[in-house]
Amino acid sequence: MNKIIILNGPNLNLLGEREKNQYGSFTLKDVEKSCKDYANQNNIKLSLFQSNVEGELVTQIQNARNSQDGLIINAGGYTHTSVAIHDALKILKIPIIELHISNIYNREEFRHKSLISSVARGIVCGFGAEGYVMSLNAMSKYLTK
Ligand code: CA2
Repeated sequence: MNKIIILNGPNLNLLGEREKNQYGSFTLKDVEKSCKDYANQNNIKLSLFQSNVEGELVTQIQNARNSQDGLIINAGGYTHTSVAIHDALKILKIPIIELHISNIYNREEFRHKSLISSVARGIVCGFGAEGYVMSLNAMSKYLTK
């Protein structure tokens, strides 16, 4: 059974509350439910974590070192700013998928730079909420190949 963790960064706890045109009308609970359903059907041991605090995300990434087979991260705004998250991810030997609900490359220029892409195995970006299950599918296929 593959162990996969999905980390969500700042403000993603507010999904479905505003900016629905950008991020859709689904809530984080909805997203987590579809991920749990997918995990149950596909023999995946899934962990989910969301925080608005950079250091808490760093700690989860460090803990994944010895406890997870794969890590999926939507670092929210920290994607574009956090050297600490980049450094923590770089230490990991397990595969990392960078995930975004929106296509960060057709938005404001400050979103075009990601500090995560260079340490990620792959990127899922621009497919809305569906991107979460797409990432789980990609990770689980990658781990079992
Ligand atoms: O598209 C993504 O998934 C992002 O990682 C979302 C981040 C943004 O800073 C990245 O550039 C792209 C922001 C998440 C904000 O979430 C909200 C949720 C509800 C209402 C407003 C914002």
